[in-house]
Amino acid sequence: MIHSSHWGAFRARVVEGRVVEAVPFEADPDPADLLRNIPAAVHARNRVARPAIRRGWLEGRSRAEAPRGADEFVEVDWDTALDLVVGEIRRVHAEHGPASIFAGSYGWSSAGRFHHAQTHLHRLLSASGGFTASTGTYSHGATSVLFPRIIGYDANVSDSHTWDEIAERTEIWLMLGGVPAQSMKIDSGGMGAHRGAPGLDRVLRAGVRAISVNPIDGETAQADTLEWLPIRPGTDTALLLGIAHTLQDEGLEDRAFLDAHTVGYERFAAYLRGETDGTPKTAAWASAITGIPAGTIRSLARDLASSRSLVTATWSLQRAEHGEQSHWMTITLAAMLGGIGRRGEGFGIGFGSSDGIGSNRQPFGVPQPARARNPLAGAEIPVARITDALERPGGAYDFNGQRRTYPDIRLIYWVGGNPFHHHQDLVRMERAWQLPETVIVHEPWWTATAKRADIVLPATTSLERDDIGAKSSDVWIMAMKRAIEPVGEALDDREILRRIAQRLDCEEAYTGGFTLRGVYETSRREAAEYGIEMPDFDTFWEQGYARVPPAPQRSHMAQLLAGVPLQTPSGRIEIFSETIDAFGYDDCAGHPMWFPKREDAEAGRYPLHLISHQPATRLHSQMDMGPVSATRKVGGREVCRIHPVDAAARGIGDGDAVRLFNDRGACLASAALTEQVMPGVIALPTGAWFDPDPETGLERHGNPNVLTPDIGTSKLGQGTSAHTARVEVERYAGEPPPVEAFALPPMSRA
Ligand SMILES: Nc1nc2c(c(=O)[nH]1)N[C@H]1C(S)=C(S)[C@@H](COP(=O)(O)OP(=O)(O)OC[C@H]3O[C@@H](n4cnc5c(=O)[nH]c(N)nc54)[C@H](O)[C@@H]3O)O[C@H]1N2
Ligand SMILES: Nc1nc2c(c(=O)[nH]1)N[C@H]1C(S)=C(S)[C@@H](COP(=O)(O)OP(=O)(O)OC[C@H]3O[C@@H](n4cnc5c(=O)[nH]c(N)nc54)[C@H](O)[C@@H]3O)O[C@H]1N2
Ligand SMILES: [Mo]
Repeated sequence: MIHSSHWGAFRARVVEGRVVEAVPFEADPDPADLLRNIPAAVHARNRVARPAIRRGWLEGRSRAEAPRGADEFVEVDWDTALDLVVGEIRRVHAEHGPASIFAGSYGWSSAGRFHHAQTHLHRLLSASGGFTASTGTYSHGATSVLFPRIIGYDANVSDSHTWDEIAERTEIWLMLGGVPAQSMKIDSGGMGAHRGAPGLDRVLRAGVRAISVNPIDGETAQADTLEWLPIRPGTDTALLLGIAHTLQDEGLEDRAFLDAHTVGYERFAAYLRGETDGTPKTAAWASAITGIPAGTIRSLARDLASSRSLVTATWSLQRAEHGEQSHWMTITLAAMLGGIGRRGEGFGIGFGSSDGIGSNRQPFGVPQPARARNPLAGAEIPVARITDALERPGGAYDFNGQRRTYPDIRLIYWVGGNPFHHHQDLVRMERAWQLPETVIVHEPWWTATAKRADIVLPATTSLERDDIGAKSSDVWIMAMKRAIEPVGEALDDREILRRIAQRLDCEEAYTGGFTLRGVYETSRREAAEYGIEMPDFDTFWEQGYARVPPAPQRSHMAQLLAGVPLQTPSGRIEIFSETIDAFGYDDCAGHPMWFPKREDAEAGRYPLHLISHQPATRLHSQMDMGPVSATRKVGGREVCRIHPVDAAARGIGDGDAVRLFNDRGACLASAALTEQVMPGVIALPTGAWFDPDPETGLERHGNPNVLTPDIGTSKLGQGTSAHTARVEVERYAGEPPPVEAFALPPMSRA
C-alpha cells in the first residue's frame, strides 16, 4: 500500500493485518534507513490501546498525592472519556474563560496533511470559543522574528538558492553548521524523492570549495571533500565579525552594494573597529573566542572576497542564547561581500536543516483543510516559553517589541507533539507541568508526555487512515493509503475531535465540510491558476501519486537588485535596525554583535559544551523503539560522542556508561570516542525517550533535555536556547539502572 512519512514515501507490505516492511518508494534515489523503524513501532507493545484516565484525577482531581507521571491509569470506554473531556472544556470556559485552555500543541505528528492533528484541534477549539495558542517554532524561533524586521521576509523557509545554481555558480561555500546529510533525510510533510544529499553531491562534484564550520565533522557522506573548520559552539558570530573586520581593514568590502542596498553599515562598522566598546573585532579577537587561528580567519576573508562566495547557516546556530546574532551577522557579512541577489552568491539559511532547502517551492497550497481562525486573536505565547507560562500566570515578559503577560493556563490539550521530548530543562518543566488542573493528550504511543497526562486518548497512526502527503518544496504529492485496521481501540484525531464537537454543538463549524477529495481538488484548482496541471483526484488516488513540475523560484533579493524594495522600514537590508534598537533590549541591540553567554560563567565546573543535535536514527522522539534507533544505542542507552583526549582525562573508554550532568539535571548515555568531535565538546542527539528514575531523578536513557537551559534566545525572539549548554561527564561506576522508557504505565480497567 503506497504511503508516506516525514522521512520519505514507501509501500507498506502487509501480512495478515500487520505492516511487516516499509519498502522505499521506487522513485526515491536516496531513501532513508529510518523507514525500517516503522513496522515495529506501529505494532509496538506500548501503543495506547484504550482511552485511559489518571486515577488521581478521576477520583477527585487530586494533584498532590501521586503527581503526573507517577500515578496509575484507569482504562475507560470512549463515551466516558469523551464526556470527561467535554466536561473539562465547559468547566474551564465557565470558570476561567477560553484563554485558560492552552492548545498550542506544537509538534510534528505524522506526515498526512488531511489528518494533521493540530489543525483539527485548533478547528475544534476555535469553533467552541477559542484557546491560547503558541507562536513560532523550536526549529527557527529566533530568526523567524528577526528576519522580517531586517530583510522583510522569513529566509528560514523561503528564497533558498537551488543546488544546481550553487553547483554552477558558487566558487566558495562557507557552511556555518555544515550541511548535515542526516538532517536532510527529513522534511515536514514528507517527500516522494529525497533531493538534499544528491544535491550536495552535485555541488561537491562540480568542484565548489566547501568549508564546514562545525564543532562536529563527518556529518555528510561526502565529508572527505569538505574542509572541516572546527569551531567552539555558539561562537559563529565572533568568527563572522573577525572576517568582517578583516574585510574592512583591508578595504575588501563591497561599498557599492552596501551604499545601494543596506542601511546602518557605518554604525556597525564603528562597532567592528571598536569605537563603541573599545574592542576592535579583529581576527585575533575572534580567534580567542572561536578557537580558530587568526591567520585562517584572515585568509578566509580574502578568499571569500575574491571569489563568487556563498555563506549559509543551519537553523541550529540560532537555537542558542543570542541566536539572532549569528544569522543577522551571516546576512551582514554577505552584504559586505556584495553578492546578495545573484544566484549562488550571498547568503542562504537552512541548507542541511531539511530536505527541501535547495529546491524550488510550489506557488500553490498543498492539499489540506483550512487552518482555524482563533476567536481569541493574539492569545498566544512564544512556543518555547511554555514552562515560564505555567510557572507565572499573569506574569510579564518581553517579546518582539511588546510587553506581554502570560495566560492563566488551567487546561493543556496536546495532540501530535511531545513536549517531554522537545522542551528544554525537563526537570523544571516536570514541576511546572503539575500546576494546571487538567492535561489531555492524544497519542498512538505511551510517550513521556502521555504518561504525564490526565486523559489519554488513543490515536491511530497514519497507516491506519487514508491521507495525502505533500510539502510545497516537493514535486510529488503522495497518496497515503490506509494499510491496516486501527490498532486497539484507536481513532483518528479528526474523529475524536468530531465526537467532541458534536457534544459541544459545533460539529459543522469544526469539520468545515472538508474531505480528502475536496482538499485535493481545491489544491488542483489553485495550481491551475498558475498554469500547473495536476491529475484529478481519482487518477491521483489510483496511481498513488501526482508528479507536479517545479515552478521557477522567485527571489526577494534578486528583486531588490532590480529595484523592488524589501518589506523593511528602509526598504533595504537593515544592518542597523532603528526598530530593534528602539526596543532598548540588553540582549539584542540595533546591529549584530557579540554577546558573552551566561553558561560560560560555569565553564570551570562544566567545561564541556553539549550539542544536542537532531538524531540520525529517528525523527525527534518518533519511533525510538524501532530497530534503526534501538540497534545504534549501546546498552539500551543513546550514544554520546566525545573526543579521545577529553575521554582519557576522565578515564572514559569507548562504550562505557557515562553520566552527563550540570546544575539542571543528569542523564546516562554510552560513550563513543571519536576525533570527529572537537575537544571540549560532547554531542548527544535528542530523542531518546525521557526516562527519569522515579527514585533518584537520574535520566537513564540519554535525553539531553535534562541538561539544556530553558531561556529565551533574547527578548526579541524568545526562541529556544537548546544548543547553549555546559556539562561535565564522568564514567558511571557500577551497574546502570535499566531503561524503562517503553514500559506501559501501571493500568487497570474501570
Ligand atoms: N535539546 C534540543 N531539543 C530540541 C531540539 C534541539 O535541537 N535540541 N530541536 C527542537 C526542534 S527543531 C523540534 S521541531 C522539536 C520536535 O519536537 P516534537 O515535534 O514534539 O517531537 P516528535 O517526537 O516529532 O513528536 C511528535 C509526537 O506526535 C506523535 N504522533 C505521531 N503521529 C500522530 C498522530 O497522528 N496523532 C497524534 N495525536 N500524535 C501523533 C508522536 O508519537 C510523537 O510523540 O524538538 C525540539 N527540541
Ligand atoms: N534525521 C533527522 N533529521 C532531522 C530531524 C530529526 O529529528 N532527525 N529534525 C528535523 C527538524 S525538526 C529540524 S528543525 C532540522 C534542524 O536542523 P539543524 O538545526 O540544522 O540541525 P542540528 O542537528 O541541530 O544541527 C546541525 C549542525 O549544526 C551543528 N552545530 C550545532 N551548534 C553549532 C554551533 O554553535 N556552530 C556551528 N557552526 N555549528 C553548530 C551541529 O554539530 C550539527 O552538525 O532538522 C530536521 N532533520
Ligand atoms: Mo524543528
